Amino acid sequence: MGFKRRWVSLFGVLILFNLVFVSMVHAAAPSYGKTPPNSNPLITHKFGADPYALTYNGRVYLYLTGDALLYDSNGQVTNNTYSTITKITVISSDDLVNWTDHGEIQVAGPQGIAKWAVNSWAPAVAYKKINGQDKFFLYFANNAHSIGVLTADSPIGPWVDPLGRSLVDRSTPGVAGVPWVFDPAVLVDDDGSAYLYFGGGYETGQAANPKTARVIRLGSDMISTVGSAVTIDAPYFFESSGINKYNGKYYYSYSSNFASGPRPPGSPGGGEIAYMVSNSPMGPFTYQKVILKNPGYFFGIGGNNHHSIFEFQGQWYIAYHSQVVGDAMGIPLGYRSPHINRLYFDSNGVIQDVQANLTGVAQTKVLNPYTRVEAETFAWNGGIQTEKTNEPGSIVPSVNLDVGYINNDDWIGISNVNFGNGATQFTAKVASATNGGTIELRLDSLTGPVIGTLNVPSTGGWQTWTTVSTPVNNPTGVHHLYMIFKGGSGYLFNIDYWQFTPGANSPSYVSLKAKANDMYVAAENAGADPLIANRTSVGSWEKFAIVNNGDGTVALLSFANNRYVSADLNRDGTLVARQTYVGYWERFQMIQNSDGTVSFRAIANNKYVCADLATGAPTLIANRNEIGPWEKFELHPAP
Ligand SMILES: [Ca+2]
Ligand SMILES: [Ca+2]
Repeated sequence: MGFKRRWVSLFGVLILFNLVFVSMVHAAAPSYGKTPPNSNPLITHKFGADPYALTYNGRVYLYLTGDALLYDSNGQVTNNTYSTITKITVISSDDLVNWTDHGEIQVAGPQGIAKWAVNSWAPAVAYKKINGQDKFFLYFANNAHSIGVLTADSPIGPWVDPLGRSLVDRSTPGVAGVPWVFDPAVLVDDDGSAYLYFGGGYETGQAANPKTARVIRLGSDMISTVGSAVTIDAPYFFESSGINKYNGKYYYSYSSNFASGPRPPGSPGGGEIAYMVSNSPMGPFTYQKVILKNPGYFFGIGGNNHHSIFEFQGQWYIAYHSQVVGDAMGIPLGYRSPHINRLYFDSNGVIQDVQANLTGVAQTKVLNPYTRVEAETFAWNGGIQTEKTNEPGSIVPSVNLDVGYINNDDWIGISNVNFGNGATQFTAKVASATNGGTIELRLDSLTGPVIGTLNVPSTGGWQTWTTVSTPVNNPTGVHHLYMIFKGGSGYLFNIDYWQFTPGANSPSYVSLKAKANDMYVAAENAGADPLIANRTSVGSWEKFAIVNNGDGTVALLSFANNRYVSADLNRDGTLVARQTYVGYWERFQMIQNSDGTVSFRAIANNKYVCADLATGAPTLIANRNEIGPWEKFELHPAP
């Protein structure tokens, strides 16, 4: 709790700085370390170190040491000491550019799942089918003393501590004398056998061959060990064990130590990722080469190096961390952020040197906006934070976040959203304890064209949720989507998730022809005048999108002015195209008649829409109790 407030105050200062000095250029809140279109670092709204990748069911899950800012008594950020870290942060992506924040697992400490543990560092995760069900196993370092394990039925929890004690410590056979019992990596082999790799540190005078890395067989339950741990003699070994299987060989990778003095040619330098290979998961492993130099080589700010190698949809990647975000915030004090870059094997199975950079990896697929998208999924942001919410999550009900602590000019950016043939409506689940605000939807950049603006009302509580919608100006194709939050002072509102509504099937727009007089329906004069059925041809005022409201009703969206058709009770049910959102009077039941025509019944007054000639003008009005010739319309694809 204290952490959250301090983080807020830090950002508050930075945002104030920005407003004072940059507002004349652009008012959007700054983004630190990750700027469009770069995809590294993966997230910037919080820190996260020691990334460990798990690919499962079309997504990459990354488990991160929960680096969080520490402060001295004067409120100044101090060095990251790691000693207070008790949480593991989880993020995931199905495209490697837009990342979903799944929040923190409270692993250690008095409030933790594993109360016996004091810290949670450098996790490793695997899954295995047990009794016909996928079970997930999260191994974590309890400081450098021991390794614990949590289990869950999904990759994001909820997690339990099945042992109530550590899985591996210095009393485990073969582990005595390992300076740092930490940094696990886990392999489930093709035959179902599993192995845990770990260890770190070196004794004085033993930097070149510390012999402090270990591998031990795991029991079939994944929460026990079998036999004695075996030493891996990794040159200049320091920390960050990694394990992969490629073309039948076992690749053990690790980070090297920073000991001074000359090293034989081919040895890793200080804080570099190197690897060894073996024909057996238990070794012996043979040293190969360095694959990833220290972050300082690529980003100008160094520190320790930590990694995991993973395959996703036929391509290989390496996850690692840097202090790029902390550096950009002006606090290069050991707070780390996750990155991903491609990793390549040559035809002999040799891993090529990794080119780490801020550009990052290509997006593996476009994002579908026509399904629920968590607000906590984005590529870039300025000023926002995420928090746990009790609203049901989309992967498991008990794990869900919202985007919160939104101030005026905060924003999120979602990379490569595929609008396809066009969207008609934007819907979001929102909560506001204050006066709400607006969500400005822009394409391609923070200053790109506005496709719609959602009004977020006060909902009467920080976690009191409601769903609101707004029409959008038919975006098509693939664009970056920016949501810019506007409002007064203080915190405006929170967002759980959002979704666009696609236009009617291609073509997106239709014309309505009144059956009785064979004339097209027009929404004239920007909604000031009633809809009339007196046109002989279809222009922009004769085009409407039929929007599925998702509750069995439809709304009619005018192409010409991007307003919804309303059965206005102030005019006795006269139809006007002037509403910016779908409310009570904008909902119609569309009835398919046996002669191929359709009729519309206004939900608000339960009356059928009539192209009325009785008043002398073909004005559309919702005032009929049954369907006759004047209540029938033909739908035609609009050009
Ligand atoms: Ca904010
Ligand atoms: Ca959410």
